[in-house]
Amino acid sequence: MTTSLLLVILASVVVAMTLLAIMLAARTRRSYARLDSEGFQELEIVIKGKYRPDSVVLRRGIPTRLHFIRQEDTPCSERVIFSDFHDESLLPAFQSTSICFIPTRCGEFLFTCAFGMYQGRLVVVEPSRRDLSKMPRAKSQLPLSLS
Ligand SMILES: [Cu+2]
Repeated sequence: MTTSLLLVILASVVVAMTLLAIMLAARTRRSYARLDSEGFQELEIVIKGKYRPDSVVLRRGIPTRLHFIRQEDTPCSERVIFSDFHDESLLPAFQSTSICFIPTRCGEFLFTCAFGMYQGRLVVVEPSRRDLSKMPRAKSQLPLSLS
């Protein structure tokens, strides 16, 4: 084996490891909504200078409750806007506001404050078989009126 071949292999390994590290880092910044015994997926999003977390993974077709906990009274964050759904909600300062809906299609959907300075993403994915096994009542709960 020549030295240059060895170098190429080494460089490829370094590049592959770096890419893997970047992918893992990107993944860990996403927060998965937790599946609860009522058949909902739920997550708290704290608003204080930004949305935390700002990337939320939801499973398609499972009723969702997002709890926006607004820990500030900056006027800008009193509305959260889901432009893809033509929907918005008022979020009173220093309170938790729950927003309920069913994500019906996969994809990435932005949510922002009134002027778009705070940005978050809903990442809707197909539920895994394991997700569905934890959600025996999810399907029967679908007729609930969720806007
Ligand atoms: Cu803003």
